[in-house]
Amino acid sequence: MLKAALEDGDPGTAAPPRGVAVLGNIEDDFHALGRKMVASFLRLDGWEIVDLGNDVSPADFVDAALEQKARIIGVSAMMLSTALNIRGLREELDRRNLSGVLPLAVGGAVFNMRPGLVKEVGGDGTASSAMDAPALFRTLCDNAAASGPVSDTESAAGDDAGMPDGART
Ligand code: B12
Repeated sequence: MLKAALEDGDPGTAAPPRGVAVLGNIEDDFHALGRKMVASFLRLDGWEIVDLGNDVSPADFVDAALEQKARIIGVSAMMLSTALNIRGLREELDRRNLSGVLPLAVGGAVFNMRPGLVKEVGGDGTASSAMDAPALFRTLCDNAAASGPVSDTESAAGDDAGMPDGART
């Protein structure tokens, strides 16, 4: 479906609505290009994108996700120093009992270079390119819906059970 939409150049009729996804670059990160590409591919797949832009604080990510009734948060970071700031977002999700309910997709070149980083920052999964983001987002949301709320301890520990390829690596 995605391939057909890309070939047709008609995103409007490509996919059924999948709900809202909140995207942004984590605090102190200003590398917007990758995030914008991810947003484009997700839109083609039927997601409504709320793009918070660059340099987004953990609290702002979660506030926006709740306000917009988002199904998932997607965070981009290009540098190791900024990727580590994603830990604050996981802590914020834990604090509000949203871990396991509101999945956290992470991405950016640094995650492709350091496979263990996804787990280190508390991400639920990653995709190495914008083209692979729709499958990741759908799988993470399906898993969250199937498993329901989990305890903070479980989510922070990085239980890999049932996660898609690339998730919590
Ligand atoms: C362009 C660029 C900039 C531009 C960004 C402009 C913009 N509007 O985006 C500007 C000039 C602002 C910039 C600034 C800086 N940069 Co810079 N920058 C780059 C550069 C050349 C390309 C990055 C890029 O756009 N890649 C293309 C995109 C499409 O790729 P991508 O982000 O990886 O995204 C893809 C996937 O990763 C994935 N993806 C991305 N996000 C997400 C999110 C999710 C949820 C998912 C699932 C997938 C996903 O999908 C995308 C498409 O396939 C890289 C070097 C390089 N060759 O990578 C350095 C680089 C990232 N920058 C670097 C540095 C050091 C800086 C500065 C500190 C420089 C300085 N001294 O000021 C500042 C820091 C700014 C900040 N705080 O963020 C270093 C980082 C080193 C490190 N690993 O820590 C790099 C690697 C250069 C280098 N070799 O030193 N930079």
